[in-house]
Amino acid sequence: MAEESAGAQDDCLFCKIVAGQVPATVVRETDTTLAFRDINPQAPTHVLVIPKAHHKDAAALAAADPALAADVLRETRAVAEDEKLDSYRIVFNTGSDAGQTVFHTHAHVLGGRGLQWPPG
Ligand code: D5M
Repeated sequence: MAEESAGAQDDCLFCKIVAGQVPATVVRETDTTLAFRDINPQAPTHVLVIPKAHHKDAAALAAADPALAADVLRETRAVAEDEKLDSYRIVFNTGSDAGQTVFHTHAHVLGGRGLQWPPG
């Protein structure tokens, strides 16, 4: 199956979290998305929002399924509301040079402390 495919990928960590094969601290779930706490938090709130369907990065998701991309974005807002964040950052690392290490689209929702700009 092609990497861009929306089918579950056997070697994808986040597909395994969606399937319940790898544990995660889930904070929100919809029919199309899952939100769980990052295992290596970089801020008091650090939640990852993913589409349940496999897309390798934000660019692939936006091209293949814009409605699903909107679902992910909507859930980042819901996470921020749940966490009572007035200010927060949404990050989609896209490509290895940008720091992406897990190649299943995910939005980082970061907040709860002052955040610096520009990022490293
Ligand atoms: O971000 C990938 C993020 O995924 C990184 O912040 C760590 C996080 N991660 C890795 N494994 C897990 C598990 N098992 N649970 C929760 N979070 C996890 P990237 O933008 O690709 O660098």
